[in-house]
Amino acid sequence: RNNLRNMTWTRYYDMESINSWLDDLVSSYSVVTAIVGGRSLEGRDIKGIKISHGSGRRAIVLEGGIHAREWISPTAVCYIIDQLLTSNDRETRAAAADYDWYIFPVTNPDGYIFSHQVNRMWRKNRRPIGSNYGVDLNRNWNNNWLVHGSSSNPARDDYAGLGPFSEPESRSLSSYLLTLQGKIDLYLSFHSFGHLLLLPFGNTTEPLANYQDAMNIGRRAMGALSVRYGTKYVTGNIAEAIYLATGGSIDWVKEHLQVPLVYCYELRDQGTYGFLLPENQILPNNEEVMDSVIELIHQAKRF
Ligand code: ING
Ligand code: ZN
Repeated sequence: RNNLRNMTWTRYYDMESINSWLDDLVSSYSVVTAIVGGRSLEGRDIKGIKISHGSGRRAIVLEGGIHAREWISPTAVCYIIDQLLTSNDRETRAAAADYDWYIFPVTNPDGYIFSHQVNRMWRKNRRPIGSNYGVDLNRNWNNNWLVHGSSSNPARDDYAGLGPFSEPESRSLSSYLLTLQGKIDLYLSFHSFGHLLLLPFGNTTEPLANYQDAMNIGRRAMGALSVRYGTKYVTGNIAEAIYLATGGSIDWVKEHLQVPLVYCYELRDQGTYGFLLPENQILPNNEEVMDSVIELIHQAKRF
């Protein structure tokens, strides 16, 4: 077997490498089991792992790579896995042991492969629609579908599909998440780029649900993120911090699964390299994100 357990964080890995790394973790760690979050249009598993140190724990869910070209997202999620399994830091070890972690580094495997092999700037899944391809999997979830920041034109990058959950990736992943209903304390979705921490909702700037608590917790976590390298993230709801956009995963999770804390990271950078983030920024990006995830968990307990 290739020794992928020593993932270097100095390069981006393709789908096959990530999958065999996940397989290695399952066979190497008794606390790790393989999970399947669903199926892609082209028939691939949405592979994930569960990290569990025992029964009766609340859950944390990590969703990476729903957009194909945002390569820093899967690597950040893999780094969190690596830290949860190997870190000697007391708080990190406690975070690993105190929760059931459900982790999916690449929720759009067909798109990720296409971005590696054919078109680096691909965003959507690979659904053929006439002479076009692809549905934006972060516009296809069943909440305010096609209301804002979404297109009904399959040629567009924000094409929302023929209907809510028309796509196997979003439909099957949402079904999987429903099996965790009532158990999830924290749901994190990882995108790039922009140095933002987004919270629901994308259809209005109104401070809905537990907006104020979520803002306070998020801001403190972004304080922790900035300590290591000075990277400054802005926290806000989707509509106020980036743009009106509906049909995204975090709004559905917030609304339908009643998860208290739901965030979407817009990782490095702020557009200098954009999706083509140089490999020497992988490790610093991942380190600062891990710092913030630990702080999110820490802060969440105070509210
Ligand atoms: N940004 C996200 C997008 O899907 C977003 C922003 C997050 C919208 C959550 C809606 C819900 O457009 C990127 N970079 O993809
Ligand atoms: Zn994205």
